[in-house]
Amino acid sequence: MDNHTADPPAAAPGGDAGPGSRPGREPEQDNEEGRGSPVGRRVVLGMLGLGAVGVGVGGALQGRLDSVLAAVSAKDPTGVTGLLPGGGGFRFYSVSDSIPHRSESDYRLTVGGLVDKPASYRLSDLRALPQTRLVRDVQCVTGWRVPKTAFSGVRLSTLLDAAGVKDPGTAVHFTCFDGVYTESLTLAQARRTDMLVALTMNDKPVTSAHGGPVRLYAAPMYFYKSAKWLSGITVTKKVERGYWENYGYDVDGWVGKSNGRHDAPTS
Ligand SMILES: Nc1nc2c(c(=O)[nH]1)N[C@H]1C(S)=C(S)[C@@H](COP(=O)(O)O)O[C@H]1N2
Ligand SMILES: [Mo]
Repeated sequence: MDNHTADPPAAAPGGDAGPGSRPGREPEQDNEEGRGSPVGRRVVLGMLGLGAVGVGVGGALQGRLDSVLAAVSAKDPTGVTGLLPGGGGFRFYSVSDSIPHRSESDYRLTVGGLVDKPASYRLSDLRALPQTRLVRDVQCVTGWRVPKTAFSGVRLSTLLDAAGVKDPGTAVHFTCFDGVYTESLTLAQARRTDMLVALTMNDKPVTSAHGGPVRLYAAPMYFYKSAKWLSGITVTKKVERGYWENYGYDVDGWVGKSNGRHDAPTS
């Protein structure tokens, strides 16, 4: 199971276990006395049944199953769904209560703040820009790791260069259309070639469960840096802490060199 023994400072108000769990809940325990409404035994069994159905089905059906599983696992503080077929080794997380959706026509990514030319990108605009594909391991700060996952999309640096960062700008803040999650990078980090605004995951459009249609992919950092359902990029004067960073996690979330952990680098 996940290893929480090496958890970083965390110690969030209410005993949060940190990225990959939901606020106020302890993911390793199905604690009936915990706050919130932990997933009960019956629901977990239900999910396992659903997972079994996933074995041996392919294509479109699997895609549907994926989204159903994701919706269920969004309410699963135990991470059990991460072990099910269809999960692909990933655990699905959302600090909001549901999986938000944006269609091809609804979706916009805004770039603003301390820039010369604010912009609003449609999906087609993003697809028309040069695409970069990276294959790296994914590492969550709670311990789980998924080897060799491909992400492709537009380099953050491409969007920042197009916008023209103004002098006082030293950091980038990310907002999400779940209305809750936020993330941040320094400008220098954001300009690295392995920081992507990802449109595909394993060579398919990023699914809603995984943060589609567009998520951040901060390859050298713990996966909490990779904000799902990305909707806004704002250049700021200084680093504004992100969602989990307000609970004590490092803004500089390098895999193996932050949060008190010593995981092997993801690349
Ligand atoms: N908007 C949003 N982005 C998020 C999160 C979240 O709860 N909401 N969780 C983060 C954490 S802790 C992890 S491990 C990954 C999980 O991504 P996955 O659901 O695709 O496995 O998303 C990160 N990005
Ligand atoms: Mo995570």
